[in-house]
Amino acid sequence: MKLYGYFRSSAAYRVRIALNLKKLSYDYLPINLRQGEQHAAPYRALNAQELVPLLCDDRGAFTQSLAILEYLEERYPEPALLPDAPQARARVRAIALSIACEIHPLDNLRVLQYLTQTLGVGEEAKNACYRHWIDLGLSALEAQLRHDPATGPFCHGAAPTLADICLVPQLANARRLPMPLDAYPTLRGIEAACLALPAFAAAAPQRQPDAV
Ligand SMILES: N[C@@H](CCC(=O)N[C@@H](CS)C(=O)NCC(=O)O)C(=O)O
Repeated sequence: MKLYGYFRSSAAYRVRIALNLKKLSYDYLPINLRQGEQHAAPYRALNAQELVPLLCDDRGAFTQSLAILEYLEERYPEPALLPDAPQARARVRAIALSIACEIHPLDNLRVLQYLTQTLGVGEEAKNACYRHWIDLGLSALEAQLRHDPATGPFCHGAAPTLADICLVPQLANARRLPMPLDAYPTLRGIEAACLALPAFAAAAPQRQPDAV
């Protein structure tokens, strides 16, 4: 398997975690987003969306991190990253989507670049916007998880799921901004439980070969 990614990409980070949890080995091919390699012809020929991650294997080339996670789950079911019961699977997917659809797209590089380079928004206003959407999303998630009996050491019970795989990279992204995370004690507790696992720790941005 080949994973095209970038050390700081939270979407690629999700896939790295899943590959590690499932003990699947892969070649990591860095695409430098800061230098615009996602827009250059060689990568564009592989992924017309000009985004990472891209996972290639013997069956094809796959884009969109959540689709990739579901593909890995279906093809390599152990260890499971979704619980068994339909209602539990819906809960896990809803948490993952609340991050992947409601938070992450608003803090993507191209959105931030559009604010500053096209709309002429200043650095301070850009970061205020960035923090606003992360805080809105994480506050809702904190409120949702804090008193829900289905929450365990992880977002759902006692084992990591797709929800944790989305949460940990989003918190890393928020820290890098930086923004305070004091208001999300439940999320930080879950993050600590995840990062204690080698599969999560090895997927961290600073552990990747293209980290600077
Ligand atoms: N929904 C996509 C998002 C992918 C995405 O936004 N990737 C970012 C890095 S986290 C990217 O490649 N950005 C390049 C850019 O903004 O130019 C997924 O989950 O895979």
